Amino acid sequence: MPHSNGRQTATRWHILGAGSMGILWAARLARAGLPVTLILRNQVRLHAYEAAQGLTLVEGEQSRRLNVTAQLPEADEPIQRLLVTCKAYDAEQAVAHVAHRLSPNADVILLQNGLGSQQAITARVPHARCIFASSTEGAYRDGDWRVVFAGHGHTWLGDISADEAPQWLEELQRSGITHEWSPTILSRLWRKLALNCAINPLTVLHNCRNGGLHAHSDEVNTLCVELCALLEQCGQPDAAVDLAAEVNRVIHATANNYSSMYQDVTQGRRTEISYLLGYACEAARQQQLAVPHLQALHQRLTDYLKRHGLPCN
Ligand code: NAD
Ligand code: KPL
Repeated sequence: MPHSNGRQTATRWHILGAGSMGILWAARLARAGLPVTLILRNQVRLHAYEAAQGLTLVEGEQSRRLNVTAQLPEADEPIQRLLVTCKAYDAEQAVAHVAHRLSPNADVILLQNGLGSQQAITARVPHARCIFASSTEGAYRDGDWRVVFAGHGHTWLGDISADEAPQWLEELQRSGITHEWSPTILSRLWRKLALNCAINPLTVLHNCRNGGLHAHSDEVNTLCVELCALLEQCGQPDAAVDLAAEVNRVIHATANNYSSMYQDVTQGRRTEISYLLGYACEAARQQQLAVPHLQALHQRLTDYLKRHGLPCN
């Protein structure tokens, strides 16, 4: 739905997945005067949102309330630009509920960690242009419809089937969303997946902060060897370059932090294991590449999640 913001007619941003990242993006786009609508799961969530009277973005000492419209997936309004900020395991199903509303040539921006969900969605909405994104920003909810912008970072966006950057990147600039168009987005996603596979499961199994992995560097480095072989076999040699060095650098730089998977597990939330380690093991199986340590790690993590009553998919 076109919307005049005084400068030009701007396309509405529909945001599917009003969690940490969805609210973080919605609040910054709305703060820049851009038209934004949240798509909420169901009537109960819509009523709760209406009662809260908007979103709150917390940055340092400041908190700002923003009025952003919300609707259900069943609304009639066509969607020209859809930002998907569900977890990887929810994203395909969520997009399926609004697929009929996507305009021909709509842009669908997929902000999921790991790999697998992006390809599934691309196949499900072949008439749309799917743009994959990878972000190092950090955000968490400290209340319903409230998000704390905890870690400034960078977001890379790219289209694996076309080089041309969309014009609307200028809107991200205007909204203060630090970003870059990446012609090698798949390589970036693989690299992030490899980093996450080498770090996150071990922090869960050893019950430690990232820095605790200094005591398990042989295990980390063995995983990196297999991950490099996998990346090369999967046609992603650039993502393999100096992987072990970067993994060790990240462990050092984030020594005090708990990995996202560790936080999911300790807070009783489902992890994105199938889109990280699960995806890596499945890719190795398809390539007929032996990755015994990755497989053993996957098995240990699966057993651990089961023991703790969490889904292992
Ligand atoms: P989140 O759980 O906070 O938010 C996801 C939201 O999607 C939830 O509000 C959920 O209710 C909603 N949702 C699920 N199914 C839906 C449906 N069918 N219809 C409508 N809404 C639906 O997750 P998040 O932390 O924002 O993470 C989103 C993605 O971004 C993940 O893949 C994550 O790994 C990645 N990521 C997160 C961060 C971060 O700091 N939070 C940073 C980088 C990347
Ligand atoms: O992205 C991460 C996460 O915790 O998910 C890092 C910090 C890189 C650890 O793998």
